[in-house]
Amino acid sequence: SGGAKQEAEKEADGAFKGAISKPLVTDIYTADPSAHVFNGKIYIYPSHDIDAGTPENDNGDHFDMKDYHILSMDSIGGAVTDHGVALDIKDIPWAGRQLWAPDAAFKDGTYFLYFPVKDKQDVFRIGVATSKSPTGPFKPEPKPIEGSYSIDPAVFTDTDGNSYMYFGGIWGGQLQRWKDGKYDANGSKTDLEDDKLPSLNAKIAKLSPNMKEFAEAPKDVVVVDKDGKPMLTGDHDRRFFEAAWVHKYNGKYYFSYSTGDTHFLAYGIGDSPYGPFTYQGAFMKPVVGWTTHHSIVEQNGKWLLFYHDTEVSGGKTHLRNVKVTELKHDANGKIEMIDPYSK
Ligand code: FUB
Repeated sequence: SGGAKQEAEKEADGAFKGAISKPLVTDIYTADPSAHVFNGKIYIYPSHDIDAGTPENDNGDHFDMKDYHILSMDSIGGAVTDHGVALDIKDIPWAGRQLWAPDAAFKDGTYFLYFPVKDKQDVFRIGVATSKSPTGPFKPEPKPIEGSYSIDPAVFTDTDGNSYMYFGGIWGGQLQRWKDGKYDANGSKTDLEDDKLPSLNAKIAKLSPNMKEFAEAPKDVVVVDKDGKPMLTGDHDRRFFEAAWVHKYNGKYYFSYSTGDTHFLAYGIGDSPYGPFTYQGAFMKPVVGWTTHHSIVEQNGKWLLFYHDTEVSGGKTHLRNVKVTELKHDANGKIEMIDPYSK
């Protein structure tokens, strides 16, 4: 109702007053910030939100994005540059609609932009595009990465030079429709629809040396509790939903993700890029807006959390803005809890 909407807007306004950080850009809407340090400088690869007028539904059709802009800054607090359109959906031959959360990587003089988009059959696939510059323009490969599906690619390059793609997202991200290894158009709209079953997992695939193909069939990224038991489908506060990210700290692998419908950023720690990852807890409380999606990167010895909320649009879920704050690992390697509105 109008009254409930007004109440929600008032609550959002109150929250934004206590926001711990400011939107990095305010003249376009940006979300899902994948940040990297290339040549000592911070580059952010976000989604570019627009008001396309597509009605809102549980599949996320209202996230109807059509291009990417890359942002850069020398360091936190410095001026942010918007480098303009780096890749447009009209230049991706196989794309249908919805350019969702991207990521980037660098190898041997080439920058790689990884992006999920629905193909012409309305099935999410992951594509790759290349450029000699971290800010593009990027040239897409003619076809999606073979064997790829679902959303939210995150490419982690280990200290030994091997790169891995983490990907997947349930609900609108369609991961549940691949539970038998091939796409089921009539499959569940949400998850496995049985709270007692182990939850769906993000996927991992090692990338080929050319960074454009999977070197192996995707495997499950299992998150387990302290007793080694996998998270269950009904455990909405802790189980994986979308927005996978990996960073390495003190020789351990940290797998972080969004819990989706419960709006937390949570993480597990493991001894290998493949996991399993032992669940540690949430590290960020919900932002205003339905989605929460982040990246974690180190610059000059400081760990940074890039995330988004909906401050610029006054709380509109599909019109988000990226932000950054410092992230701290405590003496035991645990990530300290971040409250985005604690000021
Ligand atoms: O931005 C579109 C989708 O919303 C992303 O791919 C998800 O992670 C969620 O943030």
